[in-house]
Amino acid sequence: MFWVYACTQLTTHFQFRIFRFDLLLNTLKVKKMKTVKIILAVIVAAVLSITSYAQMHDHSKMVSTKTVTIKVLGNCESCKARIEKASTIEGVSKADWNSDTQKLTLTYNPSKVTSDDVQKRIAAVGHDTEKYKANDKVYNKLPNCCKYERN
Ligand SMILES: [Cu+2]
Repeated sequence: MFWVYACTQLTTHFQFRIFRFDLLLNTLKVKKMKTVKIILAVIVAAVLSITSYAQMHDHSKMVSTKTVTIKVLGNCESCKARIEKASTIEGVSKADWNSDTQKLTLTYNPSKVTSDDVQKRIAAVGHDTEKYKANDKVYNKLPNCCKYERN
């Protein structure tokens, strides 16, 4: 279906540009230049179709992000700061931890980073996530207010 849509869009775009080009030539009242006109039209059409094809296929401009909610254990505002700081790595556009729900809402680019990468980082600073447990030594070094109850 995407290809059918893409081809339709390309054809419409292409025809529209040619139509505009013809109008332009007509308004200039160019006569006896049919051959030149045809050659020019072909060149312009070729350039335009290449350009629009390139634009349509430039996926780098389409940033696709994913948002997930991950269980992360913690207590207070310093936990929040620590968790969010650890989560904010390249590819992550938003990290918001809620102390009431013990959940981290994470928005990231799946082609750059995974939920596991982020969870490992969080566990590394002392907070258990639904998939990774923090090392006991790291957990024990947390300030007392941050020593959340472990399962
Ligand atoms: Cu804390």
